[in-house]
Amino acid sequence: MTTKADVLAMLAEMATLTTLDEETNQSFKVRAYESARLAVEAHGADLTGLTQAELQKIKGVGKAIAAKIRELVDTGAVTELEALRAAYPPAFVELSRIPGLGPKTLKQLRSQLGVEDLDGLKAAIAAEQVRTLPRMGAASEAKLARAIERLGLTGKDRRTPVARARPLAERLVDELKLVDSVQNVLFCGSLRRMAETVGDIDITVAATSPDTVMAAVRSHPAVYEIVVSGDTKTSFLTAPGASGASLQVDVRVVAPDQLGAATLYFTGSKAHNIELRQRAIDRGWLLNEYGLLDAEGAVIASRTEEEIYQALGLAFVPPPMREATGEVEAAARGELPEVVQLADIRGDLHYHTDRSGDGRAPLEDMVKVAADRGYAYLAITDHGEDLAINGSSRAQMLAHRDRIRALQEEYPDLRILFGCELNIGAAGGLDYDPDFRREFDYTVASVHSHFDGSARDQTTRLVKAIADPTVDSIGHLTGRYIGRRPGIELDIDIVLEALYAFDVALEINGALDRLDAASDVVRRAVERGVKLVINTDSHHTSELGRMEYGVLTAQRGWVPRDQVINTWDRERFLDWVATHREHAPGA
Ligand code: DGT
Ligand code: CA
Ligand code: CA
Ligand code: ZN
Repeated sequence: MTTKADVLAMLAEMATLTTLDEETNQSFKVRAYESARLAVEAHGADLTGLTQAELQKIKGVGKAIAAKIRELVDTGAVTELEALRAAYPPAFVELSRIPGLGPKTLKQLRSQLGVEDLDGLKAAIAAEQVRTLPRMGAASEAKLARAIERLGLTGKDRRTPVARARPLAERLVDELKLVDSVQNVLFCGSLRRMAETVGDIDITVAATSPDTVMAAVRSHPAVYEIVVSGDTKTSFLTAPGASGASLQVDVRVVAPDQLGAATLYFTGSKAHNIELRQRAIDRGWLLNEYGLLDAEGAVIASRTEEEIYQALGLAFVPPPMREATGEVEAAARGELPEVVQLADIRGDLHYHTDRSGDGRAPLEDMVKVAADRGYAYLAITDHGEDLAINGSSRAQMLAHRDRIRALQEEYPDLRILFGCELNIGAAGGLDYDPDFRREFDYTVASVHSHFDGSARDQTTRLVKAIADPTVDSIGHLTGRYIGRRPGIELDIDIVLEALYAFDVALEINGALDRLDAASDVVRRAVERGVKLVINTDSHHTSELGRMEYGVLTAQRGWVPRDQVINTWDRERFLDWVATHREHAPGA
């Protein structure tokens, strides 16, 4: 059975492979696949039942693409995609993930140097052949070598970005819940701990009939190749996908009354489990994936994780904190911080409308979905004028403000702030001028360009922006895309020092491919007393769910609720916005 997720995957892969084929990502065809993917993603209902004519009626889906969607649904494959896959094998496609390696250079690497995969590319670099290609030189060759190193694109320790793994895992969990005899399904492992990259997906199913579940798994459309298959565990590989890498999924079935012990065990981390097991041993007990057992083998606890932690004399440890970095000891002393929860969030403070060139829904729709979530405040932060194509002029911003103020009257329970996402320029400058920037009720300042540069220069750049009295928060600190683009390099301690001194909030951006600031930086920010803000950076009404990923990242960084400014009630939050700039030493 083909689902919407399969259609999205097909369109993404077509865009990637057509880019290689046409040696540009700006061709009509590539852009058509990309807009179709966004249109399908935004399309509320399942569209696999639509006819070609009905598909074509969706704005952004043309005739040729509608036909390919039908072909996929009807036959399970797309002829043109198969041909492209044959021409561009996964190991070659994977090279397009390397920053700075465009489709034109890739084609030359292949035709002139015979590069077919990463090993071939490394050999060509080692032999100093890459510098001989047109538009390349010794400097760009060295840059390429560094990019490969930083991406960690090396053989068996290759890991999958959470942005690819999590949607697939969420979908598998939802589908397995529908199988006969299944009582509950959870993904575990590093994915549940909200790691940025995962080695594989671990799924635990509580069911009374393992046979039924294993049969359903083996016949699932996501299965590309079965690795092992037993009575209660099946591991399989997914199709290699646009990035060229397969992803392994381990599905295990357990008895419903052992679900807590099983999920505790398979969530890990291994090091966390070792510390728990030691506490059990200290009490003369045994802890394994079936339960917490006493010396006679009688079950003390197994049904829920909460019962097991409690029996071990520990507070419940949220999965993102289970990394053996002091959480077990803190849980034993009752000193685990009360970390922020999704339900604590009162507003979103980095949020776009189609006033931004890359925004994909009108102000009215964006505000409505925020109000539907029950938020008490919302900052509309469309791009400032310096962002090419996507930014707004002063006149456009002021007209936007009028619309926001008018709309405010329809939402007595939601305070809508007229905000801006300012661009931090190469030397730390910002859009407009200080007087105009003061017109905004709230600002987030972010890096959108100039990603190269020494840590020293980038740190100076950031500190300059932080010190500006019109900046309330810093968005996606490093600008990284996990697994695709390394962020800017920074001296984090100096940046945190500046954030603290100027009382500027540090964003945790919940977009799955960003998760920026990263959890390790966030944890240092907590220790330093820096305020945090968790945002979705939504560009569409379908993206508000990212808040959960931001919150989980915050938990991984041990963030107490009260240190997050968008957990505060409206009065306290607005009061902070009004006064923090005055208190800042630069004001
Ligand atoms: P990953 O997949 O590399 O991102 O990291 P994890 O933590 O998901 O590791 P994985 O998939 O090898 O194993 C899942 C969990 O199973 C792990 O977090 C802890 C638990 N576990 C406990 N003891 C062992 C053991 O001896 N071997 C394995 N494979 N897993 C264990
Ligand atoms: Ca795993
Ligand atoms: Ca595993
Ligand atoms: Zn943004």
